[in-house]
Amino acid sequence: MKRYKVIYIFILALTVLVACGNSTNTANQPEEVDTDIKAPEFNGDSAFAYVKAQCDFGPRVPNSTAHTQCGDWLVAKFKEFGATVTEQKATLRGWDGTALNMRNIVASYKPEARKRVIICSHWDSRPWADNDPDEKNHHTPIDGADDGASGVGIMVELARQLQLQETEVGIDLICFDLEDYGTPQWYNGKHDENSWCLGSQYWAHSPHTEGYNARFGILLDMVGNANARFYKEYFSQKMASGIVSKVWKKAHKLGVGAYFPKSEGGAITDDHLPINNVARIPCIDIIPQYPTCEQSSFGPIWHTVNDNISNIDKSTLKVVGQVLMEVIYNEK
Ligand code: AHN
Ligand code: ZN
Repeated sequence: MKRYKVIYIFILALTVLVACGNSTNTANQPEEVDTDIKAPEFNGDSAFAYVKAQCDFGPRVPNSTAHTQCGDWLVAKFKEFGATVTEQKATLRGWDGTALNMRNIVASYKPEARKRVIICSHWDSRPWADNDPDEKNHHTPIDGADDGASGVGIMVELARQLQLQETEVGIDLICFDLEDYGTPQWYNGKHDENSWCLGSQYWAHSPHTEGYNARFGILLDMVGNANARFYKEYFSQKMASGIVSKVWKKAHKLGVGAYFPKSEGGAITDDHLPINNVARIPCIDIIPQYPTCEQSSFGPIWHTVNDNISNIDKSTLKVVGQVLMEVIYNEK
C-alpha cells in the first residue's frame, strides 16, 4: 500500500512537472503574428499589353526613332497614371566611340516622402543579336521583349496600381537607358564591363533629385519568360541579403515559390551594381538563370532575334508583379 502511494505521488509529480514545463514553453514562445496586408491584385494582362506596346515601336536601340517614340510613350503613360516624372538626358560614349543620347525616366509617387523604395529596369534594347545561333543575325537589333520591355511593362502596371491605391512609402519607378550597349561578342578588341549599364552608372553618380536616398531597390531584368527561375543572384545576396529574404519570403507565402528557388545563382553584371556600389543603396536583381541551357545561362532566347513578344508569358509577369505589390504595399 505504502509503495503504491509513493509511486502514485511520483507519477503525479512527474505529470505536474511535464504539464508545467509545457505550459511555460508555450507562454514563452512568441506567436508568429502575420501583420501583412493583402495587396491589390496586379493585372498580368495589363502588364503584357504594356510590354507589347513597347515592342510595337520596333527595337528601342540608342539614337533611333523607336527609342525616342517609346521614351515619349513611357513619359506620357506615367503622367497619365499620376506620377511625377523626371527625365535625365546626357550624351554618353559607347564602347565603339558612338555618342549615345541617354534618357533615364523616373516616375515618382509621393515624391515628398522620405522613406522610399526603388523599382527599376532598363528600357533600351540591344542593337545586336550577338548570341543568336545564326551568325547572320549577329548585327541585327532585337525587340528585347524580355530583355528590357518585360520589367518596364510590369513597372507601368505598377504605376496604374499606385494611382488607384497609394502605398505608405514613396516609390520611384526608374527606367534606365543604355544598359544593353555592352561590347558585343563579335568585337575582337578590349571588352570593358563598364560598357554595360551606362544609364544606371550615370544615375548612381548623379541621382534625379539632390540628396536622393532610398531604403532599398529591386531591379527587374528578363522577367517575362514562361521558364524563368529566379535564383538568388550572387551580388544581391552579398550586398542586400535582407531584401532578397524579404522578396523570396513573399513569393513563397504567395504560393509562387517555384519561380523563386532558395538556392544561389551566379554573379551578374547589371544595373543593381552601380546602385549598390556608387549610390550606396542596397539593391537586388530579380533575373532568371538557366543552369542547364547550353546556348546561354540567361536562356535560349537571350540576345537572339527570338527575344520577341511571342516568348512573353503573362503568368510570369503576373507572378513577379504580385510579389512586388506584396512588398511595396507592406512597407511602412
Ligand atoms: C553581362 O552579360 C555581362 N551582363 C548581362 C547584363 C544584361 C544584358 N542583362 C540584360 N542584358
Ligand atoms: Zn541584354
